[in-house]
Amino acid sequence: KALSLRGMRIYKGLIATEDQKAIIEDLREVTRRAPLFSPMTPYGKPMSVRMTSAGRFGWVSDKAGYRYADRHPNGQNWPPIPKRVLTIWEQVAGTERSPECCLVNFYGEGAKMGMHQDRDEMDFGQPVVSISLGDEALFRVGQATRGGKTESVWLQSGDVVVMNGEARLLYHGIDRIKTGTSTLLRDGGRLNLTLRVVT
Ligand code: MD3
Ligand code: FE
Repeated sequence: KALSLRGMRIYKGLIATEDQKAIIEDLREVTRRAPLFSPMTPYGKPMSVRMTSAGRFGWVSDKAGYRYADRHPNGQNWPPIPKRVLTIWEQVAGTERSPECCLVNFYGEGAKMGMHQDRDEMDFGQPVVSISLGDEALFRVGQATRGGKTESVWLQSGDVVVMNGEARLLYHGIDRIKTGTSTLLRDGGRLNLTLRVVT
């Protein structure tokens, strides 16, 4: 059922094509209310990935640093997490808690995400669930400390990854996107949804 890589569970093709299309439609409503933006790193350089969020909290980054915030930079509350997305969490997360943040990452041609840990949340005992949609991405996972050996895997549209236990604090990143490998998004690119318990 699930492939295991360094304690992460990878569910290849968990989401059927019709459901992927429906989720893309749900996300159009999310991005209408909470438009994608290019977060500024604390160094003053914009990230190549464009982002927005749904749920009680969203992830923002600006010259004050990065953090979870209860509003979009436009001052509005974040829209609710789509029901279809919550259903996927319930299928794979293995926790009683509900996700408080659905971070939406958009990768256009050339976008990437450097190696980092996800440690802005209060309880690392809670999992992170990732949903890949659109173009294929080369995902790299390392160790719990910076540097050291890494392994890479291609994530495809409809794949779901669960980071739990030991895997929760591993360094990880996206090296590159293979453009034109999916027709899910009209204008190409990749969307990744990460669901998290924040508090
Ligand atoms: C492994 N996003 O938003 S998702 C992020 O594809 C992020 O957009 C990437 O890393 C993306 O923080 C990777 C897969 C993922 C997410 C969280 C993890 C892998 C993880 C947390 C711990 C270990
Ligand atoms: Fe991450």
